[in-house]
Amino acid sequence: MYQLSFSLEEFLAEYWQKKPTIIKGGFANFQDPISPEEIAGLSMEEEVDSRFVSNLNDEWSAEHGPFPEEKFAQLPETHWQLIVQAANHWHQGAAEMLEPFKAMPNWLFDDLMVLYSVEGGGVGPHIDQYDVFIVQGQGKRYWRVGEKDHGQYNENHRHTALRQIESFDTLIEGELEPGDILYIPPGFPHEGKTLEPSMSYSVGYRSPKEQELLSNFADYVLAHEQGDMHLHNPELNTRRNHSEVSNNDIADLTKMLKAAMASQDNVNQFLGCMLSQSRHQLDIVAPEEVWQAEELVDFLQSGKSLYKVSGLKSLFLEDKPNIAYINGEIFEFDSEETHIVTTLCNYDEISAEDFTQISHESLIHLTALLNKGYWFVAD
Ligand SMILES: [Mn+2]
Repeated sequence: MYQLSFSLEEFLAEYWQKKPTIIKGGFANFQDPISPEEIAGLSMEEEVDSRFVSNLNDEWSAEHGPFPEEKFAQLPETHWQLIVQAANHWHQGAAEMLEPFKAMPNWLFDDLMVLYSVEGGGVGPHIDQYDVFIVQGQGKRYWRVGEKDHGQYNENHRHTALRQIESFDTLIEGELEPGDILYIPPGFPHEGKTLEPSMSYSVGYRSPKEQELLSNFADYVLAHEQGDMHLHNPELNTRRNHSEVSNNDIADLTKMLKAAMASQDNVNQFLGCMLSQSRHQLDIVAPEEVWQAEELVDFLQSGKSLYKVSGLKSLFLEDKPNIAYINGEIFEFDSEETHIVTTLCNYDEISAEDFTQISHESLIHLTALLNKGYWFVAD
C-alpha cells in the first residue's frame, strides 16, 4: 500500500504550478515497486519507450531502446542512467505506486517514468514543460531547482537530444533519500546528480497546449465530416477596390470559423475523445477468442473480475456521466446506468457485484471493451 504522508489538497493550494518543493518522507516507508533488473528487462522490449544516457568524462550521449542484453554486460561503474517511460503501462507494481495520486484528475496525468542511475549519472541541467513529482526510491540523489524560466536561460548544445541549458542559480536544493519527493512545476530548470545507485520515479502531469487543442479539434472536425460546406452569400455587390476584403466578408468568415465550436455538445465530445487518449503506447492485446455477451454474464456471475489495461484512459464528463470516453472512443450507456460508467472509469478491477443489474445495451458495450482488449480477464 502506497500512501502519501501529506495532504495533496494543501499541497495543490500552495505549490501546484506555483513553486517547487522538497517533501521529506512524502512516502513513509517507501518500497521500490520495481527493481533495476526489471527496468533493464523493460528497456529490451520493442514496445517500451526507453533511453540510456551516459555522461562519462563529461561526454554526453543518449541512445533510444530497445537495447540488446549484451549492453548490460559491459557497462561502466559510474555516470550513466537508464530511463523507461510509461513504466506503469508495463509493470503492475509500478502502476500501484500511483494509487495515492488518484486524487488528481486523470486527464492531466501523463505517465510514470522510472529511472535507474549509477553514481554520477544524470541528464544535466534542463527545463521541462511538465509538472512532476520525483519520488526517490533506493539510493540517493542531489537535486537543484532554479527560478522559473522567463527566457533568461541559455541553451547548451553539447547534445541536441538532451536539450540542456548552460547553468542556473539555485532556488531550492537538497539530497533525496528513499520516500522523499521533489515537486517541480513546468518551466523551472533542474538538475539531479546521483550520489549512490538510485531509483527515481517521475509521476508526470501534462496539460494540453492551446495549439494542440486547436489542431486536434481540426482533426476531429475532418474525421467527423463536419463543416463540409462553402461560404454561401447570394447578396454579393460590386466593389470599388478589387483587392479589398470587406469587414462584412471578415464577419461572415469569422462566423463560419466560430460555428465549428458553437455546439458545446460537439466540443465536449471532442474533448472527451482527445483527453482519453494516452500519449504512450499501451499493452493492449485483443483476446484470442471473441467474447459473446452471454459468456460475459456467466463469467461475471462466477465471481471473477475484469481488469483494465494499465494506463488506459477512461473518463466521463460531469455533464453526461452515462458516456464513457475510453482511449479516444465513445461508449454511451443507458442514462440509468451512470454507476457502470463511474465504476469502469474509476477502478482498475470490476467484478459481478458492481453489475448485478445491467441492461442489454451496457452488456454489449462491456463485451466490446473486452474484445478490444481494453479490459481483460486474469489467466
Ligand atoms: Mn526533468
